This record gives sequence, C-alpha cells and structure tokens, in this order.
Amino acid sequence: MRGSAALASGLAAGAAGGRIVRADSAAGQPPNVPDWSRYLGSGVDAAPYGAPSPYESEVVRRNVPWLTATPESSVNFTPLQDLHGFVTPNGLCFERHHGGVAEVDPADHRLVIHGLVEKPLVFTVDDIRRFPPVSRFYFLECAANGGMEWHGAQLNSCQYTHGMVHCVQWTGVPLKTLLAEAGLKPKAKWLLAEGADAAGMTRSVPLDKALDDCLVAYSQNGERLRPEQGYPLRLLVPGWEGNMWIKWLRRIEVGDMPWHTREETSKYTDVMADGKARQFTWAMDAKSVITDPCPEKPMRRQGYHPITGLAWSGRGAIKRVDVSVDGGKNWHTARLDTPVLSKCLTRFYLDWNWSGEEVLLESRAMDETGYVQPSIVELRKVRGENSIYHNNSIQTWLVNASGEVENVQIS
Ligand SMILES: Nc1nc2c(c(=O)[nH]1)N[C@H]1C(S)=C(S)[C@@H](COP(=O)(O)O)O[C@H]1N2
Ligand SMILES: [Mo]
Repeated sequence: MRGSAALASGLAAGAAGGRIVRADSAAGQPPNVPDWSRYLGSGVDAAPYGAPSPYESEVVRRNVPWLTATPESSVNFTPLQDLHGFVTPNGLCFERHHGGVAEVDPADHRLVIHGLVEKPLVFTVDDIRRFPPVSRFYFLECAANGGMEWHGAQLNSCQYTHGMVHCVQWTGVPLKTLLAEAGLKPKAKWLLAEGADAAGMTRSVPLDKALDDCLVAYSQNGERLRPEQGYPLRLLVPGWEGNMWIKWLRRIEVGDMPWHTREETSKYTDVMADGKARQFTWAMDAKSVITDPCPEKPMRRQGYHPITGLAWSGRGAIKRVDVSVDGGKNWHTARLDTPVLSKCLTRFYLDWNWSGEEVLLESRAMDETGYVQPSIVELRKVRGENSIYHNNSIQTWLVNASGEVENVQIS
C-alpha cells in the first residue's frame, strides 16, 4: 500500500537506495501518532557524512545533454529554483570543466610562483595553509550563463537559463600575501594562472586585480574544496568571469604583458555587431532572476505569494532590486534580505497577491555604481546578435491563468 502510494505521488523516483515511506492518509497526522514515531530511527553511525533527505532527490545539478559533445568538456547547472538564502550548498554548485575533474592528491600538489619575481617559490598545500587566512562570500558566474538566450527564449527553465552561478563562503590566502613572499620585480604587470587539469586551463590576470582581492582558496562553506571546484587549490577572482577562477591551481607566472591564451582570444571574448571581438570583459555586470515563481516553480494557488529571487554584481554590492508583474511597465522595489555583500548573491522578496490573471514577471538589479540591469532589447542594441557570453539581461517569466510559468522575451 505504502509503496504504491509513493509511486503514485512520483516520490519514489531517484531516491538513491533510500527507502521512502509515505504516510498514505491523515492517519499519522496530528493528533494521531505517525508511523515513524513508533520505532527507533537510525543511529549516529549511519551516515558519517550526511546527505539530503531522499524526499529532496529532485534537488540536483542537471546538464543539457545536447549542449556539449562530451561530459568532460561540459557544464551542469545549479538548481537555483530550489535554494533559499544566498549560499549554494557544496554538492549543488554548478560545475564547468574543459577537461574533466582532475583527481589531485594534495601531498603531490605544488603551487609555483615564478617569472618577474625576486625569489621563485614552490608551495605545498600545507605551506599555503600556514599563511593568515580570510573567509569571504563571493558569487562565481560563468560568462556563458544565459548564452543560449541571445536570439530568443530557448530553455524553459530557471536552472538552465541562470544556473551557471554559485555562491559560497571561500577560505584561503590573499594572493597579494603570496606575491609579497616571492617579491614582485618593478616590471611586473600581469599574472598567468594555470590549472593542473587535462585542459591545462590558463588565464592572464592584471596585477592590480591580483593585489586587490584575489585569493588562493582551499575551502568552500567551511570544508575543503570539492574536487569539482578545484581541490586542493583554486584561484578566486571576485566579481570577474568564472573562467578566470583557475581550479587545481598549480602555477602563477608573473610577466609584463597578457599571454592571450585560448580562453581569452577564441573563447570568452564578445563578438560585437561589426564582427570585431571585444577582449578582456572581466567584470560580471549586475544581473538578477526571479527563482520562484519560475518554469520549475509554477503558481499552485491564487492569493498571497512572495516573489523571490537573486541579484548580483561583479562591481560591488546590490543597491536595489525592482520587480514588475506587467512586463516592465511598473516597478516595485523589492526587500533585500541581509547581509547584502559585495560581489555576492543577494536574496530579494516582493510580497504579491495573485488573482489568477496572466502576468509578465521581471526583476531588475541596480548595483552600488548606479548601473541598472538592461532589457534584452537594450543589450542587443549595444552588443548586436553575435554574442555568446555576458548576457546579463532582464529575464521575463510569463505566468498563465493556470499558473504555469514560461520563459519568454518581450521584443
Ligand atoms: N583548471 C580549470 N579551471 C577552470 C575551468 C577548467 O576547466 N579548468 N573552468 C573555468 C570555467 S569556464 C568556469 S565558469 C569556472 C567554473 O567553476 P565551478 O566548476 O566551480 O562552477 O571554473 C573555471 N576554472
Ligand atoms: Mo565558464
């Protein structure tokens, strides 16, 4: 009886080995005694490393199978529609790899700093951990987030249109501390950061940024980096495109010019309307998205519903988020949940009463520089239609009379 009840409600699917027992009626609800309080639960030795409830088995990273040729050079997406607050749980951080996840034994890993330095240095992971650490919340967004939406609404999903972003509390050492240890030569102007993965990912970073707020991180959300996120060492380039955040960081070369690697020439450049490519568009401009309602979170009933979503800017803190229920004709200022941190996701809410009419939901972020998130029409005017990267336009969700939500664009 219980098994079929679980199947009928669709909950049995994907509950990785977990036994799903479902109260099949009100028999176990207050004031009655539920089944699961009639016997002992599992002991403290059952799960040395905890996992989510099997009832949450749908809250997972997902990829788009047709998007990339191989799973090693691919991406999966954060389930933003199922998250609360602004922190992404470690196991749900989207992954973007160009050569798969490097399996690195920290005992054999080294970080080299060389080039225009007084004293080339080789660090073990333990050496890095001896420097004074800091912990900071930063979002990481892939420049290709929303890249499929340039020519019109493509993917009917918040996870797929916006899920190439995550936000965790990182712990590590300021890069300027390590550079000071090596001693910069007067001609030093740029760094090359290199990863230890099969992609040998390399990016040039201007020295000003490196000395400002870059970190070499070894932890995320209190525990050591996940292999997917670059274990045991990763470069953080706060507010700048995710591609620069080199994972499995093994080498930093100091130079006087950028290297013009593959990732900053043929990739991660923006082809403008005239066919010329714009290079080094590092900072991620202010952006926001409503995560509930959204295609994965339809409206189930009329009446009160708090519209909620996330906003972020690579240029500082979010100052304001406006929400529209009429496709941008009228705007209402949303409530920002605290803390509102620089280069970090910010959670917003707008109290709303839905009376069953068709609505066009939008959110529009403003950051502390005064920059306002553009519509897709405004962005296309500046950028043309050749772009893949850096689409920070306003997202429109159409809520129809039955509460279903669809990804649309207003032209
Ligand atoms: N070594 C290495 N670093 C890398 C990559 C990679 O493939 N190899 N991918 C980059 C890209 S394109 C992005 S968007 C981010 C993704 O970080 P995440 O996997 O933690 O989401 O890592 C960047 N750092
Ligand atoms: Mo990326």
